[in-house]
Amino acid sequence: MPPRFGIASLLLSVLLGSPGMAGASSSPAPADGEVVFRDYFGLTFRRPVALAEIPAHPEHYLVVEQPGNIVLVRPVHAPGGGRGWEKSSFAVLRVAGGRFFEDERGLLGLTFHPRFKENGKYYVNYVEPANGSTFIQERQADATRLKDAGKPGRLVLEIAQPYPNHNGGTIGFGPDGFLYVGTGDGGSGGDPENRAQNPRELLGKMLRIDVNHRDPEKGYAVPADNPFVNRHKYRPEIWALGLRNPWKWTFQPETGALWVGDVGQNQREEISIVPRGGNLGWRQWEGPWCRCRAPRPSASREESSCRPGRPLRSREPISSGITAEAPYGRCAESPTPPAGSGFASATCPPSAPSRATRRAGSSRSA
Ligand SMILES: [Ca+2]
Repeated sequence: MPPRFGIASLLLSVLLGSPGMAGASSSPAPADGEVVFRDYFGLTFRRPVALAEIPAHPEHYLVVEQPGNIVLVRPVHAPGGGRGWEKSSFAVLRVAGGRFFEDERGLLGLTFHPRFKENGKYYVNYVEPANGSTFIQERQADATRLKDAGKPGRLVLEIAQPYPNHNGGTIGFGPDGFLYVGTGDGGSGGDPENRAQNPRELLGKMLRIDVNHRDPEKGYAVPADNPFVNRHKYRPEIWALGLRNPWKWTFQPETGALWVGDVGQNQREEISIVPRGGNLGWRQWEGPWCRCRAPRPSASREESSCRPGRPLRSREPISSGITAEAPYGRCAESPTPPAGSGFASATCPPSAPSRATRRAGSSRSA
C-alpha cells in the first residue's frame, strides 16, 4: 500500500523543495547535497529525494539518495531503554556512476510491489545522465527484504529525455495494483515542443502500466481499462496528460484519489486531483494562468486562436474533472493575476467548451 510512502514523500518534498521550481526555498541546500534529519533520525543523507517504509518491516525505511544509493534506516535499541536509528546500505545503483550532480537527473523514485512481502520486488525511477533516458526498473530484494538481492534489474520502461530537467520523480502502485509513473514534460522551459499536450508522447503525462504482465516487445502490459486504449493518436499507457513536472504525488488512502503536485513554471505550483483521462492543461495553462503565446506559422487551429493580451477565459475547462478533449488552446496571456478564486468568471470571455468536455471530478486548486 502506498499511503505511508506517499505521506513521507510529500514531507520530503516540503523539506527539500522541488526540482525546477523557481524560488522554492529561502535557504539553499548545502553545496555537497547533505541533509541532516535532526529531529527524527538524527542521520545525514546525500541528496535524499524519497522515503519509503518497507512493507514487511514496520519502522524500517529506505531513503532514496539521488546519486544512486538506497539507504536502509532502522531503529536500534540501547540496553538502557533508549532508542535511536542506524543506517546501512540497501542498494547502490549504477546511476551516474554514483557521482554527485546538481540537476534533476539521477535516482528519483522508489516503490514496492503490492506483494513485496511475498515476492521481494521493488521498482526504481532514475535518469541516467550518460544517455539521458528515464528508466523504470524492477529490482529484487533478498530473502530478508532488508537488502537488494544484487541481481541485475529488469527494464520495465525507457523514455528518451530531450533535456536534463523535468523528469518527474515519484512512482507508485494504485489501489488497483497498477504502476503509475508521472513523467515530466521533457524539460527546457515552457515545454517548447508541446509534449505534455501531445497524446503520442509519454512525456508530460501520468502513465498507468501493468508490471505483472507483458505485451509483445514491452516490459509491461497496458491495462485494458486505460482511458485512451484503442484511441487513435493516443499512447495507450496514458492515464492523464498536460503535466509539467509531477515531482511528488500520492493516492489518498481513504478515497484512492490521485493527488499530484505539479511543479509550476513561473506563476503557480499546482496540487491537483487527477481523474482518469484528465488533462491538467500544461503548457497552455499554468494553474489558472493562461500562458499560450503568439501563434506560430505551423500552429494548430486552437493555438492560432490565442491572442496575447486578451483576458483570460474561464479556467473551468481545465479543472481536474475535465477529459482530454478540453479546449485548452483558446487562451491568451494576461498581465494581471486573477483575484482570489473568482478569476475565472470575472475576467474571462465566454467560450463554449468542446463537445467532449465534461466535468467528472472535484475541482482543481493551484
Ligand atoms: Ca528531462
